[in-house]
Amino acid sequence: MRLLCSSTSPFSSKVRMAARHLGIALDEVRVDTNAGPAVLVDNNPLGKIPTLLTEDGEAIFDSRSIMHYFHRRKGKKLYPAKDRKRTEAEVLEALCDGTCECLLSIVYERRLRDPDKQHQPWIDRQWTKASRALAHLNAEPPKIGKTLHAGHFALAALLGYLHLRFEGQWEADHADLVAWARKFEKHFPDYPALKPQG
Ligand SMILES: N[C@@H](CCC(=O)N[C@@H](CS)C(=O)NCC(=O)O)C(=O)O
Repeated sequence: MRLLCSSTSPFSSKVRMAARHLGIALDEVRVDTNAGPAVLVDNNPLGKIPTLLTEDGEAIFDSRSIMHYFHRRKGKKLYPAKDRKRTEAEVLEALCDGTCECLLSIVYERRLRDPDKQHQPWIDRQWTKASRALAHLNAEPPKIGKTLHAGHFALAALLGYLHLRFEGQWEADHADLVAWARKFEKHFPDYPALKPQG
């Protein structure tokens, strides 16, 4: 299977970690979404990564569809079996992914618009959402038990992305999340290699 992805993308990081955890081999193809190469836009009209290309010629996106595909393909081991726990894991994943969306929109606003066109109230609005989410997560970081699930990988990807793009702006107020990332790495030693990085 080929995964169209990039090393900086938090959503790519999440599915790459999940694949490694489940023992799914991926042929990772780095793509530049700004350039919009044919292999990406012909397979995903949205031109977003990650996009998974299966041996059967299917194109699967977005990252959550890929996670669910991996779950079905590998013995249902990515999401908890019990309904309540599964909902918890899915909501955690949604919260972390949603926070990544806010952070990405800040990064894009600063990167893609000329400085005089950047809209600071929009940046502030996104940062307020991300800050609320981080405060919520820091107040009660998810437990890491015997088995890792999709929510854990989503949080690890979010924290890796914060480290990459917002270093020095979040750690002091979220010490329990910093500690959580260290604990996660003990359970998943490939974290340093697979977290978002430039
Ligand atoms: N909801 C999507 C979000 C994917 C996404 O926004 N990926 C970014 C990179 S991290 C991207 O492809 N950006 C390029 C663009 O939006 O054109 C998912 O979970 O996969």
